[in-house]
Amino acid sequence: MGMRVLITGASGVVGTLMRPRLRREGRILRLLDLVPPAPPEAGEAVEALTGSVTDPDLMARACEDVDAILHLGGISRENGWADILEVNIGGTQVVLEAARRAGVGRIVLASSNHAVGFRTVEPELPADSSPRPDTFYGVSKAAVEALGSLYHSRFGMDVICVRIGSCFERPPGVRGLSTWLSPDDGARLFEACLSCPSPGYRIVWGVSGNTRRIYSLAEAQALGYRATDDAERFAAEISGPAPTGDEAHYVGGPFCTTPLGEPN
Ligand code: 15L
Repeated sequence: MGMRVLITGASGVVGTLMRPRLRREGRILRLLDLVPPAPPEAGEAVEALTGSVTDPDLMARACEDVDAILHLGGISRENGWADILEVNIGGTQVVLEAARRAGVGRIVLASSNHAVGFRTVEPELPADSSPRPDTFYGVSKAAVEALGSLYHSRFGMDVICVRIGSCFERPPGVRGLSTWLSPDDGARLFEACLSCPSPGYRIVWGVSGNTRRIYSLAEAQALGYRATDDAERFAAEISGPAPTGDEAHYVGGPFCTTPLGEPN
């Protein structure tokens, strides 16, 4: 998709990895974050906005003349309920409402494997497994998906929720050998989400083609995503203990045992 794509959370972990990978001829990336996005590189077509996804006036301006939104902005791990509620749930409602008013037809929402963290590890866990959150953070991601469903059903917006596994340069630890989404595969997946014709409302997994994968790729493949990376190539160099007990039994791993409501 050409034209203008708004990325919220553009200075965050995933946003920073996606920015260079979502550059396209004829596409303007509008970057929004609390942390001012880095200045454009030579030839990079970007616009920058600094502020919060919870600010309706800012989001109204951010959505002007936008063709699609990649909503990554929010708290990315466990935190106190009030902040999770305001930023992740409240912020997503503000983004969706601003998108609707501006006539933005497509929005990709960053969900997480922690929306279903208390699902038992099994091969090919379906992407639309109903929520079993492992934290307040996981609850917020289930709510993000529900908000996306609402805005699709009410207003016909195309909304794709991506249950991202672990999107980092390299798999973070042994669990990451199952849950890794390589940055390049992440970009391929988001590109499919932005360009596939008339998806309606979908939930897909954001994961690479890992040998130890436990999340189904079928739903993302239906959008045109083809995973090319496999975390297994890092296996020899990843140290640290393999998860045990509940952290091995449930897909959320350490989020299943972290103290509720405390930053992890
Ligand atoms: C997430 O949702 C977090 O944002 C990220 O920091 C990782 O913890 C990831 O899940 C994961 O499960 O590895």
